[in-house]
Amino acid sequence: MRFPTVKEQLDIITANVVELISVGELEQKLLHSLKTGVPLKVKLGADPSRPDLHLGHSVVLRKLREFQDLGHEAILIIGDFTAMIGDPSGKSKTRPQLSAKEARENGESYFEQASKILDPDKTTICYNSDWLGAMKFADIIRLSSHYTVARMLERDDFERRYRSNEPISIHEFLYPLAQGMDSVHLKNDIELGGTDQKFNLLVGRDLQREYGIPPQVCITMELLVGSDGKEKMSKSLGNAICFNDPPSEMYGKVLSIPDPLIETWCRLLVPQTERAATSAILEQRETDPRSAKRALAREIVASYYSRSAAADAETHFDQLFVHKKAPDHIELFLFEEQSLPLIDLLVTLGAAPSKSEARRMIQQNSILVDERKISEIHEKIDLDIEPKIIKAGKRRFFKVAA
Ligand code: TYR
Repeated sequence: MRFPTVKEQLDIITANVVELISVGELEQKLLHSLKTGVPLKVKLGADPSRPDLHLGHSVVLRKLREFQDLGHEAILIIGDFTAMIGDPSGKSKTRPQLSAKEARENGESYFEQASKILDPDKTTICYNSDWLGAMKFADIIRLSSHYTVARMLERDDFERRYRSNEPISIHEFLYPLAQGMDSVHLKNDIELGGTDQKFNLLVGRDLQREYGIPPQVCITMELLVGSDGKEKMSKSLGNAICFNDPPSEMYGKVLSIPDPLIETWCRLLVPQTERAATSAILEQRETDPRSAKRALAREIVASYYSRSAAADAETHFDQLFVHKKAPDHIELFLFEEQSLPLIDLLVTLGAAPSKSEARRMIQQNSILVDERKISEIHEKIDLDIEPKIIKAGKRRFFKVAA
């Protein structure tokens, strides 16, 4: 295999990057790696406080994958130790701390999910409790002596909290130092992160220099806006698409994004290698945003599952919403009773979490039995050998029979 030149590598690496500190240093590092045949060590860290990865996480993970494809070494740090502190980046309050056991378990699930994007065989994974947990109090004092309070307070979120008399605990000051210590330990050449990580990445760079190690190049990537088109993607805001969402759900959620989001999502979520698809989507988005979104949804589903799963998800979606037909495969539930109140049926099927919720769904006209809207909350459903189809809400179907 021919190794890509520095110029070719730079073109791939710099695509979609928000900030790169600095391009000159990166060029030197790439040149050196090409001459010596020693790959660059690229670090990406994640605190496993939330184990459900979503498309927002994929932006940096894809960049890391690009480095892997260029032959460099990807190091995924699971911040099981730092998660116990809780990264204060962008936060206005102290974050809840995780127990060591929770952090380990979440970390394992994180790696498993990240493997949908990374090449797992070529990923070095480490847990920062291995070295941070071994530090003595004297080590921490030495580490802290390399940074000043004034520089810590330069960070926007700390400065804001300090000015408005919101408490900042000392352990929050230790967070960036701990993350920086990871870079001192690993001697990595590059660190990736979202734009919210800029300060932490720069602390790592400073600390490496202080400890006599060549400083890391810092690369920040955009924070992805969620499917609502407004806020940063986050599970708690309900605007997230998770790696583990089934294909049809992923497909449906992508179709629901507002049109102005097509361009950014296409740029950040479709792998750089899918050039033809990307340019087709971008070309179509003005004239026919609906088709552009369908193509985008297919590309995204295909990148987590497969082309055929994406095609199936599209067919399923069309049956449900475009042709308003029930899907081909609906789970069948058999009952002993000849007849049951609809409310009980909905709870037993798991269509509603409680009777009062089932009642509310009926009152809101969101229950159809064999295409017939039911609005009477006391309705009884006769059960027979011939199955009936119950539709709950927009996308859930159940087949019931006796
Ligand atoms: N601070 C990062 C985040 O919250 C996670 C991280 C942890 C990054 C340790 C690097 C590191 O060395 O996303």
